[in-house]
Amino acid sequence: MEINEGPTPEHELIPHRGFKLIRGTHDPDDVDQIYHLDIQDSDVFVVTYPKSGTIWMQQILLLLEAQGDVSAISGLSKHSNADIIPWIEVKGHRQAFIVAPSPRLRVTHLQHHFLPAALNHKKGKVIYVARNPKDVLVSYFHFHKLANMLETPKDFDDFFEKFMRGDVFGSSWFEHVKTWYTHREDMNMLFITYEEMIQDLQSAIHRISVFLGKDLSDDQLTSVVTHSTFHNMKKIPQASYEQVPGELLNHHQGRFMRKGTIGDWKNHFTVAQNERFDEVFHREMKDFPLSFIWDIRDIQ
Ligand code: PPS
Repeated sequence: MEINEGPTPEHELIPHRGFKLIRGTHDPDDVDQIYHLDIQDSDVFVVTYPKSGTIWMQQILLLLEAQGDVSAISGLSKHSNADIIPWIEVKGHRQAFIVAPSPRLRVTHLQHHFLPAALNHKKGKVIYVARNPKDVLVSYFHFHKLANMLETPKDFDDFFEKFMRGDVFGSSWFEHVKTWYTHREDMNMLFITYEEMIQDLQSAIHRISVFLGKDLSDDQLTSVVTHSTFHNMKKIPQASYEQVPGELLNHHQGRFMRKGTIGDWKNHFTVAQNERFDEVFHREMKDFPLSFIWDIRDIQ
């Protein structure tokens, strides 16, 4: 018997100005107003294509604010770190941003053309985290099974096609990374990759700290690193999203913090899918000097 007859209305993607939003989660009119927000120099936006290290960066920013004191952040949020560092594009969050005390730390998956215009005049700060798109695809596939606001994929092959078409929330990975990268000189931006963070978390966090103008001692920085490793973050419910209500995440279907490594795509892609992906990647990225690490063995 066919029980899954396609997406229910809550899973529907809404095409909006070249980008796909999620019905129920986002309001297109409200998203359009983000562009006009007043920005303060202390505002920080973490920008990611989905599944590229957003919740990892939330944990790092919170720890940097608390100068590495994990006990100081443990009672701050009820469900997850998103209570403190929310997604700006989610319904109602723009209004909350306007009245929030400084520093206003936010994450977003939006494309460049939606974000506050003031960022392009070097107001505030942007941290763009990019992840190799093969691992993004795999992580996103598994997340679609867990996240109730997203359509459960029929199977991996079907999801692979959807991702390649940009028929997912976030639209095309290529568009996302290319447009943000193109505008990196217009704004105060730190461009960092998930793989750099895996390779040397200490150096990555040091770079982030310097970029944000933080002045932490070596011990404080080491504490930020300790409490943002995959292993340790998994043990902190607010950081690992284990306490997000079941109506949003079906925790029986998997974990938000799933593998946290480089190269899991090798356990999912067929040879043909990999060849096709490489061909598209080289075509799309030929004018962009971005290189990615595709295999954990390349850094060990
Ligand atoms: S989302 O839904 O877009 O906000 O997801 P996002 O947080 O961007 O990405 C989730 C993936 O990031 C991994 N993750 C980590 N990897 C290494 N170290 C740490 N500390 C860490 N925290 C989160 C998480 O496990 C997801 O990747 P996969 O490959 O699915 O494990």
